[in-house]
Amino acid sequence: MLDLAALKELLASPQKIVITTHHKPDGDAMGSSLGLYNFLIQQGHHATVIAPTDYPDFLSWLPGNGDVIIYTEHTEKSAELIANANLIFCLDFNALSRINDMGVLVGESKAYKIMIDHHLEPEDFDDYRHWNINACAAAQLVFDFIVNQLYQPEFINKDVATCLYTGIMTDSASFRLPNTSSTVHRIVADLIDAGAVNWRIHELVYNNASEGRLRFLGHCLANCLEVLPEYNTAIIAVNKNDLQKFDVETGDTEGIVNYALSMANVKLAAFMVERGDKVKLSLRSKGEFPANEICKKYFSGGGHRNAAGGVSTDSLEQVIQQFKTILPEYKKLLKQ
Ligand SMILES: [Mn+2]
Repeated sequence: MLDLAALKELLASPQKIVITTHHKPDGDAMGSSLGLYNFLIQQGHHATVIAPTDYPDFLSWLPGNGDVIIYTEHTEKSAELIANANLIFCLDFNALSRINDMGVLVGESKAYKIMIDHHLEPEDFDDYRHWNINACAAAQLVFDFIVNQLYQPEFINKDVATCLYTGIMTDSASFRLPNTSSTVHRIVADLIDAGAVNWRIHELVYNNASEGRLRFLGHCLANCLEVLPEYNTAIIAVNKNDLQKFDVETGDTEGIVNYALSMANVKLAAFMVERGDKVKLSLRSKGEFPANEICKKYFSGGGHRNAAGGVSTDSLEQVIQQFKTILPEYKKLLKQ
């Protein structure tokens, strides 16, 4: 184990540091990782962000993105960096399976592992933990780590602020989820004061769709949406052929589930997509409804109460049927 004093002492001199995050990184994964990266490089550390897989283009403008290494494209270089690191920061995940094959390398590494995360039920692989499930984003915890644990707010420069703002904005669904506390708004104000250009970040993340993405969204809403009023639930299910027809790329399916949730009476929304020989599920819910419980119990997944994911090796039709048979169990909660 490593206590805060020992970690501070380590960080007082240049270290070899790897920062990593969950596979298929989202705005918080990359925002928190690059926020920490931009903080560490100011102090002379040799830091590298390694993403287990690639990620959507709408994150490629983040400061420091050009220095990110993608594990699946540079496995040898990644393995070397992990093996030689003194410190490995694990951001926005808490189970080694979330970083795919990299999990073995990180698990075997002699480096101190620092977990900064806000997901339920962390695994015990870390040496130092800054973990809080009430945080709206890992980026919020990185801010807290820098300001309230390391006492180095002066290092929150424009690049750090821009990345952390992006993480908080995306994971809180633009400051709309219940965990967007007054503390979060104060942090966001500090980030704007430190140079984050809030309106520009919104533009870059949310107003950069391709024509294909918009037409695909239209298809999902017009032809793939099923509403189940008796359960206040909506499903959008997309098959392989649709993905091909609309030339759907990484990130194009991101956020489509939220359109189903935007209906007044819908409490639970599911987006199901056939990818390879698997069906990926993305669940969103309102209020107290535990979307993560369904993912954990039935679809080998998990996540947060209002945003969770899972996977199945059954066919799309079977997954839709299975999902519908689960709903009666939750009818009371859904009809509240
Ligand atoms: Mn997150």
